[in-house]
Amino acid sequence: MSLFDELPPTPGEACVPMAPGAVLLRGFGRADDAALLQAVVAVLAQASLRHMQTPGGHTMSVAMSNCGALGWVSDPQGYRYAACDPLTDQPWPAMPGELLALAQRAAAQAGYAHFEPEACLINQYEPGAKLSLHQDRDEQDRSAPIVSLSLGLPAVFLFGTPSRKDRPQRWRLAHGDVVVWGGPSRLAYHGVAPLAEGTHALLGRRRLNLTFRRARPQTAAL
Ligand code: MD3
Ligand code: FE
Repeated sequence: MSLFDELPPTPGEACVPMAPGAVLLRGFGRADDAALLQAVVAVLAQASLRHMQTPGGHTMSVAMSNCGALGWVSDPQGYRYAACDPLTDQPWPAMPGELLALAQRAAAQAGYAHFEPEACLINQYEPGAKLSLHQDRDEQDRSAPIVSLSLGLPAVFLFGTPSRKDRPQRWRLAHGDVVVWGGPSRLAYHGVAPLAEGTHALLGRRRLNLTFRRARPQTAAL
């Protein structure tokens, strides 16, 4: 692990534009890391991490779970959002207030007021785990952003464009980094390179990534 992981984000560089509609908030979640992790651990006690099957019959190297009214699931039938955990047939655990508040604060900072995520997908990477280049197309509401929080070991995030042909940029995402993806970046191809070996002081030998999503259209507040 790099010594720089222990240092605060460089002042003035905390809000980094990545592409039109995509903003990196470096270290945005770091001050609350222990409380955020505690909330995630409580969710995972109710809805275990599991390696889902892809519709193509592969087992994902990333282990996943969810909290919120809806959760993302993959199995041989396809990808979808579901209200219940298929492992328990129980509703997914509620989204902890600390997690919701962080996602809403980040969205507001990036210019998305009134973000009401209904799903939080929790991805766990152990060294070697990766996520192949893909688009997130399972959400009906493409006007809402996706907010992501990275915790633990750093990862190389691959960030392309809405065209699969364009070669992706490589961004290092570290503990506490939050990214808000909206507008023209919402349908960009993206993925995660195989996680490098390492041990993080708070999370140990893994990276957690939380993505806060609006699956169904948000009804206007009035
Ligand atoms: C850019 N997760 O769960 S988070 C995923 O680090 C996923 O676990 C990655 O891709 C991870 O689907 C990346 C960042 C992210 C999430 C959604 C996006 C970037 C995105 C949607 C559109 C464009
Ligand atoms: Fe994705």
